Amino acid sequence: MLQQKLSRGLKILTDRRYRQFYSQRRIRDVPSRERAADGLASRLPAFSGTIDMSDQIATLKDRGYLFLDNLISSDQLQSMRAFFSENKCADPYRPELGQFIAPGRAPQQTHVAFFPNETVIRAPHVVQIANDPRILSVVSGFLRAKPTISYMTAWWSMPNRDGKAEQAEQFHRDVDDIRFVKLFCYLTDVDETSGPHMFVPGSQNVNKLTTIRRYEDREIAEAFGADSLCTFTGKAGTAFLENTYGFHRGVPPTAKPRLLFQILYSLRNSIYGPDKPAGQIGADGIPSGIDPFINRVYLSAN
Ligand SMILES: O=C(O)CCC(=O)C(=O)O
Repeated sequence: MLQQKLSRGLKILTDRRYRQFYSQRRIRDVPSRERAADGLASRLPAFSGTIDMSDQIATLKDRGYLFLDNLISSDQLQSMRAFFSENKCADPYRPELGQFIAPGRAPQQTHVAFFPNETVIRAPHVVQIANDPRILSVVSGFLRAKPTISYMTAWWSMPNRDGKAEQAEQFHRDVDDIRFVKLFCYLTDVDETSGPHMFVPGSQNVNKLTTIRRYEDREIAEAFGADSLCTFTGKAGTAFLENTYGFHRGVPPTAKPRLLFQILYSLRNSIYGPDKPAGQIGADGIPSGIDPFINRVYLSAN
């Protein structure tokens, strides 16, 4: 514990991402967060998209989520699933278990297993999907600035023996930047038994339960109403943008595993992304012509 605190203190001193991350987390009140985000966004480059997505942006702001049709083709899905099925991942809460191929070789006690940054950037189609023009138009309208792709991740959620909700399987708000939005893509079919994502629409704009911690379903139902909890099931390829400052969780799967790919778009870079770019725009199958600013965390310019 002491060692963890010391290492975080050192990071805050030496890495600007950590200072920004922890200082915005102290702003709890929703209107104050909005004001601070508007101020920051006005100092960032603007995005000039060509597609009018104003209705979708309004929906995302209001409801907190937006489903996107036909984002991933079935060929893309197949190759992404194949890639993540033959690369190793790890349980972030049980590092002593080491790396393994999931879901087949995942230890019984593992709930979720994440792929390392170096693996995700090598996965087919991820950069192309992250830079989809429709997504960038909605995201930049939502952020009110040119976005930064600050974290790309993928993970398996697995049925496990204890059946309990652990970590992000309990309701929580993400406080990843002063303004941010996440893209979720299901790479396997997700029904009630395979760990659907849950969200409380509108909660991202409500100034209640702003202490950063995990919450019981009962507390969320009391604060927002029992019928306010939405469960997102869908076939492989289902994709949605979500402002995860709103309450959300991943239900622990009971029968089948879930593979999910996710992108964090934020105003600034994040402590979760790589320390330096791991690839180059236009090289090794990475499309040329993508925006160097938006992609600067993962990719250097050509
Ligand atoms: O697994 C899920 O659906 C929840 C993920 C989550 O909590 C997050 O990405 O912040």
